Amino acid sequence: RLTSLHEALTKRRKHGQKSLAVLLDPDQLDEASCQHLLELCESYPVDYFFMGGSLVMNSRQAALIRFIKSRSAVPVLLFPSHSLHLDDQADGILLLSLISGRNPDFLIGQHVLAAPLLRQSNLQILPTGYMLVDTGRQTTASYMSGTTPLPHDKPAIAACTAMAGEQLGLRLMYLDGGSGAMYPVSPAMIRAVRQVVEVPLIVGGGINTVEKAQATLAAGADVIVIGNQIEKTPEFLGEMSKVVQSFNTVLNVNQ
Ligand code: 1GP
Repeated sequence: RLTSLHEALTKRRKHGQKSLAVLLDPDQLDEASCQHLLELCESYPVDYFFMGGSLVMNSRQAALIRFIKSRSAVPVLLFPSHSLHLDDQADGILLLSLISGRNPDFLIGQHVLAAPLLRQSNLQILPTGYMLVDTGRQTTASYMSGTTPLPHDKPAIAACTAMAGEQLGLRLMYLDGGSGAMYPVSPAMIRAVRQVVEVPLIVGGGINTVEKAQATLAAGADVIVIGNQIEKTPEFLGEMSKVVQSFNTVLNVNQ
């Protein structure tokens, strides 16, 4: 069954439309900062909020989702690192299979634990092939998952991994340098993955300048994810929103 969130992403991909996702880490964001961000979103459109972190050290996630849902129509997608991080108040869940790694717990184990809870929930499920990429230093995600990330300069490995993920039925691919990556996933790797899979491609990690966002989108990302830089400087949202819109405007003019 295709969910409406998945359908919308696929339609946007088909029409070459780009999207902006903002990663919200419940450990870092308090209500006042969240309110400020939601106000900025009124001037600078955001397509998705991703909610999660490799470590969730406090129990603020539920309150934060409630806060956002009461004030904003932007869909909230859970971006969980563990089956404990489910919350029915969100709109959907990126059900991540960590296909860059060889740790069965994050390929199927956590999913088995989550399955009955997901079945009872109203969350839209987005099966996602999640690929961690080595971007200069060990990230929390790679440490916590006990997996080796894809080598940064081996686009062919990423392409074959994504291909396998699509053949297994995964509906989205996510190339992630990990939060706070020293440099983003390379355009060469994004292009290599883009060439071999049809499904929407999400790319994030270390995108902290306009140039990096442009290069990521130009290489073939359908969705860019920004976390740290917006956390540090919420106004960066304006710049990112404009970059994404500029790609979509060119598209509209040419259509
Ligand atoms: C990490 O892709 C996200 O999972 C976002 O990374 O925090 O570096 O923007 P940043």
